[in-house]
Amino acid sequence: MTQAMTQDQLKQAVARAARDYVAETIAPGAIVGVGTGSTANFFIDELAAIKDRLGGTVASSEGTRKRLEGHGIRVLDLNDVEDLPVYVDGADEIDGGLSMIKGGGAALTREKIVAAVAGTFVCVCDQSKRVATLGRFPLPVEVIPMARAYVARELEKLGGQPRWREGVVTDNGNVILDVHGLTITAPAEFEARINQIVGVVTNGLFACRGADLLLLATPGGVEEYR
Ligand code: ABF
Repeated sequence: MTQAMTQDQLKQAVARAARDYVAETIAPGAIVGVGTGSTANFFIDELAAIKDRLGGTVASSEGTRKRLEGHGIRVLDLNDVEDLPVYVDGADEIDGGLSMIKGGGAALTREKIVAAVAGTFVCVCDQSKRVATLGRFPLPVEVIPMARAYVARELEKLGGQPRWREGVVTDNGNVILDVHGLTITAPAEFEARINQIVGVVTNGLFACRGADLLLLATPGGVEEYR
């Protein structure tokens, strides 16, 4: 009988598996992209054990940058990096096609930028994030502040119930609308549709560029999905 694992133990297990994946696949001196959130934080703490093999990292948020530097891990400016073989990050939801909803941590824009540059996107999740259809988790949308009300009205036309995440300003100085009430059966198309709304900076659907590998922590061990 597998002893029940806490969610933190599950996150730590999948963070270790991601560290081992990185150690086994990247060339010495390679640069690693690092995500944001509590699972990513466990990954950062595990990455410290192999930091001497890394050429450095690229961070997807100020919080991640600070945590990496706290371990003495070099953080580079993405503009100085052309080859980024791997990006490791969490998600709020992930479906069977490895499309994700991200942005619960308000870092979705820099996460999507680093993911766009990376060769392989490794998503690290505990099993609670795995869903058949995306949308139960409210979809974060990063918006230029002056456009917030207009974008909210446009998102309502798409069938959502947008709510302003009051008091939150992103690393880029923008605001977040969390869109409730969606059932996203065609994530890539819906992602592209939201990107057409003037004033939208980024939306939290990672489907046009989803994950390439999912490491999923379960009480029976870490499962791999591609
Ligand atoms: C980040 O990780 C965010 O996009 C996402 O909201 C968060 C998930 O965090 P956690 O690992 O804490 O559940 O990538």
